[in-house]
Amino acid sequence: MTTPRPETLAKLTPVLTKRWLSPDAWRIGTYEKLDGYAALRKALKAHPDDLIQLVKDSGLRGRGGAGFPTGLKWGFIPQGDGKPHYLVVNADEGEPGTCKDLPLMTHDPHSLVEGAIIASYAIRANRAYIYIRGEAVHAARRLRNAVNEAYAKGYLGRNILGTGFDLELVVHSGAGAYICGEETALLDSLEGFRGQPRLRPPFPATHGLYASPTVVNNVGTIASVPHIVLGGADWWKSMGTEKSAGSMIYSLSGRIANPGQYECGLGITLRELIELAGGMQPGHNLKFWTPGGSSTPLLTAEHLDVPLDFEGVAAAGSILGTTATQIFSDQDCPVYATYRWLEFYHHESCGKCTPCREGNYWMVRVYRRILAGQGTHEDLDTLLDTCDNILGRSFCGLGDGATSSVTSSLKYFKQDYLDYIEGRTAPRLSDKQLVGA
Ligand code: L3W
Ligand code: SF4
Repeated sequence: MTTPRPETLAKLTPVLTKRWLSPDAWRIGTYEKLDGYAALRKALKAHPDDLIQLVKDSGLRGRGGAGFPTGLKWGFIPQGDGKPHYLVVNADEGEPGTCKDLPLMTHDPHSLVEGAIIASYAIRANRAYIYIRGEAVHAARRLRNAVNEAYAKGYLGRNILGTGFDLELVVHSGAGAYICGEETALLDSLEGFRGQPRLRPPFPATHGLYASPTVVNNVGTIASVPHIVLGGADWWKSMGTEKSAGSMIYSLSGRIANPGQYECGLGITLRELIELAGGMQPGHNLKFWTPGGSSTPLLTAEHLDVPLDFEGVAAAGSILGTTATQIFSDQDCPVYATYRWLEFYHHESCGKCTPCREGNYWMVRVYRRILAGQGTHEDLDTLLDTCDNILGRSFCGLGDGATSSVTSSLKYFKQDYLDYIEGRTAPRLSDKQLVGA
């Protein structure tokens, strides 16, 4: 393990993670002592439109994968329309490699509750939901406890802090389907239907939960809001880059000395993140990595100095996504890793559209053939052709995301595929594993 240099350590920006080392910051008393609910008191004195403007000025962009400007989204909610408005927090963190929202909800659940109250006030919503992944039992327990504590202290319920603003906040556990992280599938699931994506447009901003105007934001987005209210837009923009403002939690996993969450301004590089994480594990050299979960195209050791912000990663041919950097070494096989991700997409495909439902099924079978030493050169063309028929032709982002590691691993590591096909690499799967895809 190597020790990070002071100049690299100075790149850490503990904002969303600042309370994580306080052992009981999840209790309301401790949270309040650590600035908790000060932002809410300040926000409730402001006009809702001024809060929307503040978030616009801060440059905050969605932390769930797409980076859509948060203030713009809030501003889409029609006012004076006579309909109920809803805030829905997407806490269905399920993107492989992503582990930023669950620790936040476990260590600092009140920051999410406080952010949800401020956001609801800004968009004039009197009902809000946090849709949390079903398997995240411990985080959900912490969150429910935080919501109960907030009700007891008058931060939720009727006439919050005597301002006349009412808000009911419900924590809803999903049933463990990755597709319910897609915002419209999440809304269907919340309404009690099977979670499958809806056609967009119309977007949830006008036709969301129960066909009413709805803001759907990721946990990290909403938890950033109290910090912006207290610190101001200029302070938030002092972190990150011009177009990708603010602080972000990067989750690091794989062949590094200290996997975990590292919070930095957007635009940090993987080289710096690896240094913060104590370097690569002994005997391992970086070979490939995901910048933002398995739905984002793989990058390689050539990309160590790419700024990890929305623009920098796009210029390198990938997507910032959820900033989940999964780090693989020269002892890992990109063909096998891609196969394992494809198994995931195949399993999680909701089945609504043909390209994703059938395409992932077929690609899993082709990978099994290659990994069992029975692949052909034509299989590589079949994979690219299948991706071509999925990408841009799927009903939602799950299908597109499934193609990312296939096309990028074939772009950078075609030789690894050829080594299986031409017999230089020993088969990784047995004949028995060929069937049953
Ligand atoms: C109103 C318009 N609203 C866009 C809103 C839209 C949504 C947001 C972003 O996928 C990606 C996906 C995954 N009027 C609007 C509008 N909006 N135009 O803006 O929309 P969009 O379509 O750009 O993306 P998305 O559908 O939200 C998110 C990728 O993230 N991803 C996956 C992450 C997985 C998780 C998880 O496990 N929970 O987050 C990683 O890269 O592939 O491409 O709110 O309504 N004209
Ligand atoms: Fe369902 Fe996949 Fe189609 Fe999305 S792309 S609607 S997950 S089948």
